Amino acid sequence: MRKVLVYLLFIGIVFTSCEQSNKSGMIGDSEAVFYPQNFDAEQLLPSFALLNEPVVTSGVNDDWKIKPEYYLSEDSLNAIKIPVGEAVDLYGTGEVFGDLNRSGKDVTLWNTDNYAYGKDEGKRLYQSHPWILGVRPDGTSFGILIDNTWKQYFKLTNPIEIKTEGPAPRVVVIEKDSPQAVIKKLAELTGTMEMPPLWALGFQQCRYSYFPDTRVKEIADEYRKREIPCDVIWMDIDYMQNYKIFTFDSVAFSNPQSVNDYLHQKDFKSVWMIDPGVKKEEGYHVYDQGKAGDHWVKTADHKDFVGSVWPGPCVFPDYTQPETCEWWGTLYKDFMATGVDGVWNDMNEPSVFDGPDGTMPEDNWHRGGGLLPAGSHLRYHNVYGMMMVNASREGILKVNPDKRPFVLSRSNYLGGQRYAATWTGDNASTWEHMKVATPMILNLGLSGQPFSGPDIGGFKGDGNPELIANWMAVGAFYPFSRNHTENNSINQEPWAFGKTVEDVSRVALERRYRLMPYLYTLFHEASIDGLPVMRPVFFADTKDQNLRNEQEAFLLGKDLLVVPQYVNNPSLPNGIWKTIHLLENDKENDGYQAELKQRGGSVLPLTKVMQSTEEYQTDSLTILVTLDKEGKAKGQLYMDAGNGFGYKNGEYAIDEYSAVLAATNEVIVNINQTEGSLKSKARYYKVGLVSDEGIKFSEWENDGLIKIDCKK
Ligand code: NBV
Repeated sequence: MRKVLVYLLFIGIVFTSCEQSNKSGMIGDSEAVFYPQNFDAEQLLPSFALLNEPVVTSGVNDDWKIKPEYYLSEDSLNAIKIPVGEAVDLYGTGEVFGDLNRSGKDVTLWNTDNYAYGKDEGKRLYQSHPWILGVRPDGTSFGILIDNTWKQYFKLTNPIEIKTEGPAPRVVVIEKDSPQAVIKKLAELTGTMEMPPLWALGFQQCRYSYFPDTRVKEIADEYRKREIPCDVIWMDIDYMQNYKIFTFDSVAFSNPQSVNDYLHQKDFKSVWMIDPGVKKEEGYHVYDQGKAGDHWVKTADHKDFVGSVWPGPCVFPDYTQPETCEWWGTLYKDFMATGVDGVWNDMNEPSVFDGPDGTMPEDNWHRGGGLLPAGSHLRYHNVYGMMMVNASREGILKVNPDKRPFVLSRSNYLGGQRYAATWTGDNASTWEHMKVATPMILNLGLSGQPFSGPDIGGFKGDGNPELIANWMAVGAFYPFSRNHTENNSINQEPWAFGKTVEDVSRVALERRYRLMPYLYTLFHEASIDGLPVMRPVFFADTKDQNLRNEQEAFLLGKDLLVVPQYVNNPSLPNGIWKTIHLLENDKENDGYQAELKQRGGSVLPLTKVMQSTEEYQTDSLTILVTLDKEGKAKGQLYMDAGNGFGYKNGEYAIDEYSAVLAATNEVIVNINQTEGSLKSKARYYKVGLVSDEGIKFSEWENDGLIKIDCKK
C-alpha cells in the first residue's frame, strides 16, 4: 500500500494543471486523443483496450466539441471533466446494473465478484468498460474511451466527471453522425469478437452443478426425449477433484472422456469450468509446475500471495508474465484431449474469499514481462480476467488449431470481446433481475461486447413457473442463451415447472433455432464491424428521442424487433414493422412468447426447427419478406462451415436477397452470391410475404429468381 500512497502524493504536487498537453491531436478524420500535461506512459501500461498506439496526425480541430479538462479533485485524485452539452443521452460503461440510459448514473470501474448484485447497489460488477457513448437530440453521437486500467469512478452528468486512483490517463474521443458509426469506430480501435463456433449460438443448459456424471447424461437425455432444442451441457466446479483445476473427481467424473463422448453422440457439446485459483498443495501437478516456473502473483514483499477460494488456500497465476501465459496454455492440452468443447473461466476478478474487499490486496505485485511493466495489483486488477482469458484462448487454440475456441469469462475489460464471450454473473431469480438483464446486455453490446447473456431463470434463489416461462420466452433471443442456477436452488430446467413452462420453453427455443441463419449472419456482422447482435430500440431511429429509454423491447440486428410479453406500453419505432410468426399451428400464441416484428424493407432467412445446430442446414430456407413503402426489401445470409478457420481464407458465402413488388403484382426475389468462395449450394426456397393479414407463402422453389403472386 505504501508504494501507491507515495505515488499519489507525488502526482498531487506535480499535476495540478487543467490543460491537455500539446501531444493531443487528431488520430483520424473524426477521432482525437487527449493527453494530460506530464502524461506518464510508464505508469499507465501499454493500452489493453486499443489495438494500436494512436498516431497523432495534426492538432485538435478548431471546432472539436468534446474536450476533456484535467484537474486534481478535492480528494487528491486525478480527475477529468468532460462537458458534453445539454440533453445528451449517455450509454455504455459495459456491464452495469440499472437503466439502459446511464445519464445521471455513477459507475465504479473495479471488477468485483458481486453476488446477486448486492454489493455497493450493483454500481460495480464483474467487468470494467471505461467507455461512454453519447447520443445528442439530433442523433449525432460521440464516444469517449478512457485508456486506463486503474480503479476509476464515473459520474455520468454534464460535464461527465471521472476520477482515477492512478495517474491521469489519455482519452480518445470519437465524433460521428450516428451511434452506429461510433460503435463501428470503437470496434476498429479495440477489435471485434472472433467468429464463434456455430454451436455456441445454440441454447445451453447449466447448473451449479450437475453431479455426478450420470446426472449430466440424464439432463442430456431429457432434452432429447422431450424434444426441446439444446446444444450444450455445462460442467460447473464440482466435477473437479476437491476443486482443483485441471483435475476430475475420481469417483463422480472418473472418465470425462466418456461423458463428452456420450454428449457428442447425442449432438451436444460440453463446456467445463476452470478458475484461476490453484490449490497450494505439494504433489498437485498444477501447483508443482507453477511453483517450479515461479508463476504466482506476489505480495508487496515479493512472497507468493496465498488467498482462499474454493479449494482452500490458493496461489494465482501472474498473467502479466508471457512465460506464465505460455505455461497456463499448456495445461489445456490434456484437458481438451478428453473431448471438452468449451471452457468457462469463472472467479477471475479475481475473487478471493479472505482478501480485502473480496479480491487480492491492491499492493500485490505483478512482475510483467514482454511489453508489460512490473506493477501493483491496483494497476492490473481490472485486466486480470482479460489476461486470463487471453491466455486460455491462446492455449486452447494451440491444442485445437482447427477449431474456433469458445471461452466464457465472468470478468473482463474493454476490448475483451477479442478473447471471450461473457455472462452477467450471479443474478437472482426475480422479476427485477429478469428485466434488468436486457439493458445489461444492451450496454455490453454498446461497449464492444456482442456475445453476452444473463443466467436465464436467475442464479440466486428458486425460480417459479411464471418467472421461468417469461424468462425462457425472452431469453431465447439473447445472443448468449443459457439457463443456469446456483447449488441450493430447485431444479430450473424447462421441464422442472410442469407442462406449461416446458411447452413455452420448447416453442421459444424452436423460434431461436428457426432464426439461426439470421442470427449467424448477425454474429458474422458483429465479428466484422462490431455492431452488436442485440441492439437498443433507438438504433431503429436515432433521431426519435421517444425511443432513447426503451429497455424492455430490443432489436436483433436491424430487422427484427423483440417485444417481450411482459412489457407494458413499449416505445416502438415508427415506420413499417410487421408482426411475424415463425412456427405453424398457432404455437406461438401461448400468452408468453415475445412478439416479433419485422422491419419493412427487410428479408429474413429462416431454417427448419432442429434439436441442435448439428442438424443446421441451409439446403432449404424460408425467407420472410416485409416490403417497405416502395415495395422493396433486402436481406443477407452468411454461411460457412460453422467451425474452423476456412472462412478466413474465403471459404464462406454471403447471399444477398432483394425483393421487389413487380407491376404484375408479383413479388420477385433475386438471390445473388456477393462474397466468398464457398459455392452456395443449389437450394430450395419458400418465400413468405408478410402483410397485416398474415404471411402468404410460395411453393418450394429452386434457386434463382423466385416469384410469389400477391393476388393469390
Ligand atoms: O462455480 C460455482 C459458481 C458458478 O455457478 C457461478 O455461475 C459463478 O458466477 N461460481 C460463481 C462460484 C460460486 C458462487 C456462489
